[in-house]
Amino acid sequence: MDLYEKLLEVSRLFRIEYDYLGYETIQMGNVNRTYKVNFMLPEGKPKSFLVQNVNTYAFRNPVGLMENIDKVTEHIRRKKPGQTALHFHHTADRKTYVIDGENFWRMTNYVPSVTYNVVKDLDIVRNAGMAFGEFQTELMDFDIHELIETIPGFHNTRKRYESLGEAIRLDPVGRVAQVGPEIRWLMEVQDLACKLTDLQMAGELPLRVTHNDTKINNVLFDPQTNQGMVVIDLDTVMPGLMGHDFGDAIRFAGNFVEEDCPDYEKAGVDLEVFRAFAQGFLSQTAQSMTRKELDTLSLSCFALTAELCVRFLDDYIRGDKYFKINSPDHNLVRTRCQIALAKDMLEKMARMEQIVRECAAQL
Ligand code: GN1
Ligand code: MG
Repeated sequence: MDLYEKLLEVSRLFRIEYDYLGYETIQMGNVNRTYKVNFMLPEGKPKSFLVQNVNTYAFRNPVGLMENIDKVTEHIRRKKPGQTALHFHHTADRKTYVIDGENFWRMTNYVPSVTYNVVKDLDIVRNAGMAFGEFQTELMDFDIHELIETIPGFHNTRKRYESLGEAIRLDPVGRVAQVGPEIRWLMEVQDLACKLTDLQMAGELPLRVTHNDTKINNVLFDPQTNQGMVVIDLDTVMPGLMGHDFGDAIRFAGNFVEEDCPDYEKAGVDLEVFRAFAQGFLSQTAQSMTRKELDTLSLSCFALTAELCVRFLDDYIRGDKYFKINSPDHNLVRTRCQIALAKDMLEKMARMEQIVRECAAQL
């Protein structure tokens, strides 16, 4: 069965009975596969849904993952009745997924909106900061014990380094010889990169319900007002640190270039974007943040960037099993671009810390 028919079959299992028009592949995310599936309503208007094929290599317990998402979206919907929300469709037997062989499918409403991969407009960046900050505050009274870890140790940087060490020892596809400088640099900065994890383990930073994958393209914006409408991609919502969300957002949106830009020398953190995001994020979260959380926000940016360097390099060395790639050296390019960004963050750390203090003082 080809994808055209498969997406129709899946849609019917989610009880969508309209006339099928076909599908479009959505270039979104490096892990799952996403399709916009189009139908025609009886009154002659088009209607679309998003169908996703969840990557079960990355998410070993997709059923548990859907339970997490169900609980979290339900909690948010109760707090914001009437506002745009993610809504997962159910099958006849009330499941939010369809399993066929290796494939795990789910379906959500399609929200007409805009998303951005690179944003220079500081108002939009501030709005993104608000959206992610608000997401955290909405979940502050949600019991973290209700959630399973969809990817155990997801932001445990020490574990990520251990996995990289193992990949280097195994060298399964003979790529280690090409990446000596990258490995050496990552090993040099290991303790600083792992400092957030160490503080977490020592109980010095509180566990919260966090999104854990706060790329700016995970915020849907209203096309007219550019206000954040809804935060999407909830697969990694689980217990985490506030700095994970702040740090990963800056890693992505704060970079002068896209995360896989081959002109490495252009990568770096844009301090104006950093300031705007911090303003938005802190406007929602500062009240509930501990002193230590505030003081480690800038460090988090470096930690999350270095951690992703480790993950991209690990995947490159293991033969590209985890992240989707569009060229054989894609993971290597990503690694190098993220290393350039992380180096720039180290140079600008004192200024970033200063900006966080200024933003907090202005609230
Ligand atoms: C993956 O699939 P996507 O784009 O939402 C990854 C993130 C990385 C990101 C890097 C579950 O996110 O952790 O930061 O790629 N998600 C997972 O682009 O591993
Ligand atoms: Mg994601």
